[in-house]
Amino acid sequence: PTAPLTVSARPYEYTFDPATTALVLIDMQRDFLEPGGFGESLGNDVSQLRSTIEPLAAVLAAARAVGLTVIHTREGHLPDLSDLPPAKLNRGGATLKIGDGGPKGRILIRGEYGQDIIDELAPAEGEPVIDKPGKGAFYATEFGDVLKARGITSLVVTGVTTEVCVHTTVREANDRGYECLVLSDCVGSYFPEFQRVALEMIAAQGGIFGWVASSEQFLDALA
Ligand code: TIU
Repeated sequence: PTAPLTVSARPYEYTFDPATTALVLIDMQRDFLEPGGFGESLGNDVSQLRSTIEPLAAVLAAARAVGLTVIHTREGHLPDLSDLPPAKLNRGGATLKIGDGGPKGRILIRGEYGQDIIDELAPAEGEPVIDKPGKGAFYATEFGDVLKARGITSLVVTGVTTEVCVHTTVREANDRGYECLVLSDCVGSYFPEFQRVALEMIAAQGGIFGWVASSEQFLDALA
């Protein structure tokens, strides 16, 4: 066992054992961060998410350097759409729907270029990549089994978008008994006001869903 580390965080300091902690990168995919994908098809300005890339790349490098478990997720569907509920397909009346052909391949379909993780944060050999059909990382995936097999009890959560897939995953994780630290500048939203409030919602009420710290505070703890 390694010595526990402590991060300055809201609502109070977060203590974690690197041996039982995973860095989780949620859905840092071209479909959400680059033009011509799912995020843009929903009417969003995808440039809003790009500020997360640089701090997250630094956190990823530091996590790898100390040997923290690193797990990536990707939202996406099977090519035959058999895992896509009509409710999700038809929502919103977008011109480009899930499964349609876009400039970077079929929108949000597993195996397509646009559905994969951006080059800056590409998974390294051996890092699990969890493909998920929903917003939460636990629903209809092997994520929970991967965490159990590795003895992980604490999650450092990053990725996009803060109020959708990050929140859903943090809520799912809480109900399963995991501690969650969310890195404020490594999560991003298309809506600045949602970003602020979503982070407040995690740390409020004594940390109802977990803790919030900046990447700098997390890197200080690892150093
Ligand atoms: N639309 C939006 O904000 N997010 C998603 O659809 N998926 C994720 O957050 N990954």
